Amino acid sequence: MPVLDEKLQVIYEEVLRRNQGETEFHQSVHEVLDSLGPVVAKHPQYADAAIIQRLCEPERQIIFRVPWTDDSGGVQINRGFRVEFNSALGPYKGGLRFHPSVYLGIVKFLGFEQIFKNALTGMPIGGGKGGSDFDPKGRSEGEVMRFCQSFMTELYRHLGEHTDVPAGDIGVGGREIGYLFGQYKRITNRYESGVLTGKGLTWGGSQVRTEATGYGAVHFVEAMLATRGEDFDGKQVVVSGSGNVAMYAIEKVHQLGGTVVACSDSTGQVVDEKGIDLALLKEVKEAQRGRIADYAAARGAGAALVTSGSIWQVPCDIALPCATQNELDAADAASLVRNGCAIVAEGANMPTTPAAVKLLVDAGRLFAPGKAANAGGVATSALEMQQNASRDSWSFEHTEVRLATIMRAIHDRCLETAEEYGAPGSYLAGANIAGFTKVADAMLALGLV
Ligand code: NDP
Ligand code: 2IT
Repeated sequence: MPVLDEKLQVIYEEVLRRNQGETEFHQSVHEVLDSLGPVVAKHPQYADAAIIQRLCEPERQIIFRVPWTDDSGGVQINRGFRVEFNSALGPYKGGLRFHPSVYLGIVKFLGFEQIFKNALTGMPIGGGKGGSDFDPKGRSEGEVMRFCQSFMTELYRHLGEHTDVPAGDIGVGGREIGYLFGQYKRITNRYESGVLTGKGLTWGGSQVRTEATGYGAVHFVEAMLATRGEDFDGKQVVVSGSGNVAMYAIEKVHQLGGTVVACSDSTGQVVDEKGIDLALLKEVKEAQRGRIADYAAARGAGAALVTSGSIWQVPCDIALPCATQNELDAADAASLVRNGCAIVAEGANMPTTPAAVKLLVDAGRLFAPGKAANAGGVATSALEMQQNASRDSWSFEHTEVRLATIMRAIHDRCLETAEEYGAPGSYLAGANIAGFTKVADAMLALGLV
């Protein structure tokens, strides 16, 4: 990774020393600090108040045991996390991830990203993230419910509609949010709708929340294309993953006239030149909780399942990594550049490695970081909180217009900020600086707390 400006490098080295082994957290901090040179030069008040050092230290970190019983009566123990990173702009807000790879370094990278992402949405939400190393794959409904109930039995005391408001992320969707909300309601004896987002539509959820991250990312790319006088019509798109974000990115690309020719899961990718059949993908992934191989088998001739190599070798105009962190490396970026891909926008959090980002940017490709491109999910969570607070529910159409407007505003803010700080056209610099200055100014106003 490139060496930072002198003062920022000192801060970064302190982050390395204090958070040993948390490589993803280091990576996310480095990516933000790398953009902040011109900011600290222009605003010495941030350094005087140690704003960056304070931002890198979570306000509170909760780690807890999650005991539960599996279907055969055996005792299982998982580890639960909630990192309440920064509440300068509002209650801690951010998802919960259930995946065997989860450890403190992952939760902290996600929480750190969330601070700036949430600031960019323009909504009154701070940053936090949580999760567990629990693996929902292959677990029965009963096991998932008992796990969620045990997880919430500890976490509930740290939550509240004005305190900390979790939502979904990898491995946590509507089913898990339901079990978590049920247990919170039972323990607290309160129907506190605004304590979780991503709820079902009949019990306090918002229209468009399910679709919001994927739709929002595509709206963001729509705005990027518009800067070049282009649109999605006729564009070939590759989307990695086949979960919540990927699925609704595919849906919106198809609505706008593009064709998604490949998607994936952790077992492989499917290349479908005619365009991914979204109704079939939803049936396999959402209803049956199946694998991408099941989609390929059901789709038949024309759809090829590939279990070696990388999805980024599939030629495309636009690449949307929507699976997980560091899934697109320098070799993948080189393939994309070679094949003429013009835009990479992150639906996932930090899916592109630093070397891959550099390669794309050096090759003149447009790159949109996740904290800007995937902010539609959390922005719509904030709209859900707004509806819960006023005991209202809005139509799909109204909510989608709000989402599209927010994504356009984030896009424009990134470009304006990049211009202002001497990095014209850099969505990465624009997102990091605009997110940072908003939180930093609030922290200055609130004093040393
Ligand atoms: P889902 O659990 O719905 O889907 C995740 C998808 O990514 C699955 O296809 C999964 O494959 C794949 N995947 C996960 N981990 C890995 C891995 N280690 N290697 C390869 N593939 C993997 O999660 P979401 O769609 O909600 O989240 C996807 C990304 O988007 C994450 O980075 C998340 O942080 C980010 N995000 C999510 C938001 C939301 O609102 N849900 C909002 C903003 C960002 P498999 O099933 O085989 O594991
Ligand atoms: O990474 C993210 O922004 C999310 N997983 C969504 C967070 C939220 O609170 O909706």
